[in-house]
Amino acid sequence: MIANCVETSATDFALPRHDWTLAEVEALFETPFTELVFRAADVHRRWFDPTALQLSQLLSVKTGGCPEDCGYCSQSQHFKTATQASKLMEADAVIAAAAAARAGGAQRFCMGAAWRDVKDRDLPKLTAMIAGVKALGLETCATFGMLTKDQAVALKAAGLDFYNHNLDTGPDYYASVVSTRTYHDRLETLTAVRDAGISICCGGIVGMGESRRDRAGLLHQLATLPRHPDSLPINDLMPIPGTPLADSTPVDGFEFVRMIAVARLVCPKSVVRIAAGREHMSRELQALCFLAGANSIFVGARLLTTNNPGRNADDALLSDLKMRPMTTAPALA
Ligand code: SAM
Ligand code: DTB
Ligand code: SF4
Repeated sequence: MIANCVETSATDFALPRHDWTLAEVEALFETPFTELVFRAADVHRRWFDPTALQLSQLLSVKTGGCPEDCGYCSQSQHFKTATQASKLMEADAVIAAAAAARAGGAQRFCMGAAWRDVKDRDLPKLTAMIAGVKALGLETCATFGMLTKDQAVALKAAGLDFYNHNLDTGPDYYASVVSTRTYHDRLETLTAVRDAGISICCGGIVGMGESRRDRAGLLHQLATLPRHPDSLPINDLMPIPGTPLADSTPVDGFEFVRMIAVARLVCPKSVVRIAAGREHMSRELQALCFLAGANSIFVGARLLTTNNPGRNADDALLSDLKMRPMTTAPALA
């Protein structure tokens, strides 16, 4: 040990904890930037190969016309946006898109539907698409809104590995963004998913006018769940003309990196994803996120309804950084 230095072993930070206090999470956000990124990078290496990125691809299997009023979303029927509503896709078309994603190097495929909740009448189609995507050897993820326990069990039986259901922001800010459901509703679906044995994908959005305390509040919620989310997406708001959040002030890039780094520190074994927003991020900012512990991106020219950097740009980014796509599923948190 160096004289006059307090010994801080990396493993102290690397072991998952569920007893984080909000004050501790807020304090992490206040850490000097280089120290925060260093600590997060250290923890990242404890659980993952920091040169490997999981490539995931999204498909909107049912677009628009959603009865919820999430203030950031192009698909809410409450707002006049450019997104055209469409019906639930046939399973065969979804499976064909997944096969193309796999051929393009994606290792995980996420199906999204603009619903408040799943209707039992749609379950046969949903289970068929999940089973077909799983049979391709892809990791499967779905995000269809609220689920009952029985529906979660049916999706698990079809081969669903992950269910995405974001808490989006801290509990104190939630009602400023969504009025048609509560934080408690979100937590109930997460419980149904967990009880069915499906891995949880849960994260949120920055850039909606929230405070740093709200960002810490979101990560505090995630870090104190009975199990940390196996997958933790951080979205940078894609401002959608026509929505209440269209003119939100963007968060500073350093703050986005802090969000990634704190996510890595409080949920050390989770796959932390840079989700929406890479379209407006520099390559250098994305590289800082990878250093700070992000280890997954969405690939393909579209997310659900918005643009994403194309494959050429992402192939060049990985090549220039000498990073490589994960070829097998990362170990679960
Ligand atoms: N309807 C389902 C739900 O809300 O859970 C699934 C689809 S929803 C589009 C999935 C997630 O995408 C949201 O929870 C939100 O975190 C993120 N998202 C949606 N619109 C976004 C936007 N404009 N910018 C950034 N993230 C967004
Ligand atoms: C997540 O947290 N972000 C992804 C995925 N999980 C489902 C969705 C991003 C959507 C961005 C806005 C859009 O394309 O409509
Ligand atoms: Fe509907 Fe999901 Fe969009 Fe909210 S985020 S309006 S629930 S599609």
